[in-house]
Parts: sequence; structure tokens; C-alpha cells
Amino acid sequence: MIIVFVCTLPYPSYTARECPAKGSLAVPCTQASGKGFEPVEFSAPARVNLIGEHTDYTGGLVLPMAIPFRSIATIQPSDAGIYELSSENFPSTRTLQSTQGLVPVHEWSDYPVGVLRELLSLGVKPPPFRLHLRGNVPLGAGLSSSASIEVATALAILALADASLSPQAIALLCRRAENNFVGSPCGIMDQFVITAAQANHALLLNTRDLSCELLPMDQDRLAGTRIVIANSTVKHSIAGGEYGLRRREVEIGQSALRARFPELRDLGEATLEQLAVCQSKISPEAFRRCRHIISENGRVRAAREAMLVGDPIELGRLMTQSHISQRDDFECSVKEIDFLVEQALSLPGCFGARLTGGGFGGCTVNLVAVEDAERFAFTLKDAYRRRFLLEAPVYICEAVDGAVRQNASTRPDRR
Ligand code: GAF
Repeated sequence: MIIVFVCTLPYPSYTARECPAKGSLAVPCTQASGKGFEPVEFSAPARVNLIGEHTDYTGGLVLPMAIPFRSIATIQPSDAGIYELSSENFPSTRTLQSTQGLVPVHEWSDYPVGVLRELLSLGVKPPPFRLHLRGNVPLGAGLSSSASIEVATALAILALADASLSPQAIALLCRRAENNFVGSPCGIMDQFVITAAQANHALLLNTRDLSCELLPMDQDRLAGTRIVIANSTVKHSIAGGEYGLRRREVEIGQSALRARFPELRDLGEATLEQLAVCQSKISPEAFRRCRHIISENGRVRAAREAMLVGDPIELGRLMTQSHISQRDDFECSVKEIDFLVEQALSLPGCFGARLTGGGFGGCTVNLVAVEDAERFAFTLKDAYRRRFLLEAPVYICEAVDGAVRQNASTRPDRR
């Protein structure tokens, strides 16, 4: 069976738009600690990155969009005076007698508890609560289930505490929770797009200064394409060692470049010529990792241009180049993912294909002509089953809005 998610929403105008990430996102809840408070729900999407991989921890560019899988956080005050966290996807409930001395216990609840701790450190004081999480984001698939949970949790706790923060501040807070509490060395891409995304747009983010731009997914011939995601079901984890190892290699290369070229703030500004000058100072691995990052930033800039003129051929070509760079230079692909990419590129209507997300498993993202998308999904799944005896769920996605309060009649203020 092909799992297909298609979300059809009206198309906005065909220009890049300023990204309103600095306005207030959380909806204050005035009945927060009073009797009769109805449980409120906050829903955060998953994300897929179109291009710009592993560039978000060295000041580079990323181009993700939000996709219609959701994490939903339901919150209500607790009469018992304790904090209770539960999840539909995991059997254990975590109970906190107080918010003092929170420590990780190395299971799912570290994500919401890490968010709670970061909110407390900003002076947000929620009353005791019951928080329940549910959702359908595939776990360990590189589609950002953890950031989705973090953002939904942050919005829910903010509402209960009658507080609000900008999407940007929420994204930064959730990343701190993941870096400092969960212990996973991720960048800012996932949390940012999950808070700030807008329907029918990809979000171009400069991870150095968090400036961003919304790029239409429906410009000219791009309107005749779909984003198709193929899940290898090979589990990916950024808390695992490989992601951190790659990050350290990149940072070693970045330090060598900055020592030689002090005007460079980070790899996001470096050129391949500057890297060549430093080649003898760094290991061959660090050189290749940095070559991926620097060339990938160039591909993201070119992808922006391709999107603005609605050129799926050029956008697809850049995506495929990105995959080759991840496979050969960054060495974060696996055989199942390479197979999915090779098969995809041999199928009618496919403009480009690549590994998306942290790597070492997870999903591919493909740009496919709309009239070929269903057949593409079917054929790709079939080829994967024959080769690996595994089912690869395939999702046909449109870009959706970032996190929202779900059961309110009004949308969060995004100005
Ligand atoms: C994971 C991380 F969480 C992101 O920050 C990013 O580095 C990505 O891998 C690779 O581009 O999703």
C-alpha cells in the first residue's frame, strides 16, 4: 500500500517573502491557572529539508519546508500539584514532584522536560500540569520528530503559563533543550522551520543570523511538481555518534580556515579556494567534510534562484548534486538511501533526488512531476521491496504551516 499525504491549500503570490519569525507565536491563555481550564492543544508539523544539509551548525544556508505530519501536545493544570508527562507512543509516564534539579533519564520524556527546563530558566513559571503528547511523525526517519515534539511542548507550556515568545526565541530555546538536556548536537534548522514555516513555501534560513525568506513552491513550472519523500526505514539518530563526529570534523576544518583567514566568521562565508589553501593543515576527512559544506551553501543559493524562476530541472539537478556530495564528501549516506536515489533518478518525472536530514538512514526527498508522482511512489516502493525485502513508506507532501494552536478558532499571531 502506498501511504500518501496530499494537502491542498490555496496558492499565494509568486514572490519571495520576508519571513515573520520575530513576531509573537504563543497564544497567552488567560485562564491558565484557574478552575475550569479546558485542555488546550498545540500542533507542530514535521519537516523535510529540500537542500542545505549539515550547513546549520557553521553559519550556512538551509532550505526546508514543513510537512503534514503532526506532533500534538495537550496540556491542562494538574490538581495533584505535580507535573505529569505522558505520550501515546511510549508506555512510561514521567512524574515530576517539582521543577527543581531536572536531569535527563535518557528516554522520550527528556525532550519535553528539556523544554520545560529551558522555559523555567527564562523565568516562565507554569503551574503544575498534565502534558500529553501524541502524533504521527515517523520516529527516527530524519523528518524531525524530536523538534516537532519540542515545539509543540514549548507552545503548550507557554500558553498555560500565560506567556509568549517569538517563533525565533522558541526555536532557539528548543535547540538548547536538545543540545544541553537531551545531549544531541543538532543545529537550528529543524526547530526554526517547525515554528516559522508557512504553507506552500519553503523557508530559506541563514543560520548565522537567523534571517529568513519564504520561497514559493508553486512558481511557474514548479507548480507542476510534488515533493515525494521515501522512508528507507533505516533508523537515523542524531544523538548517535556519527553526526557528532562529522560535526567535530567540520569544526576542525572551520578553525583551520579561520586561523588562516581571520576575516571569516564561519564556513558559511568560506570559499573552495580558501579551503584549498588550508588543505595541508587538516585531515583528508575534514577537508572533504568542509568541501561538502562550502559547495552545499553554493547549491542552496542556486536553488533559491531556481525556485524563484520556477525551474524544476535546475532545482532537481542541484538536489542530486547535493546527494553526491553527501555520499562522497560528507559520507553520511547508506546503501539503502543510495539505492532509493539511484532508482528515483531512473524513473519518469523525477527531476532530482537526495538524502534528507541528518543522514545514516532516514529518508530521501525527491522532486517529481505531479502527473508521475503516484506511479513514481509505487515503482520506487516496489524496487526497494525487491532489493531489501523492506517496505519503504512514500509520502507525497505539500508545504504546510508551522506550529499552531489547534483547537482555537483564531490562528496564532505571526506578525
Ligand atoms: C539533523 C539536525 F537536527 C539538523 O540540525 C541538521 O544539522 C540536519 O540533521 C542536517 O542538515 O536534522
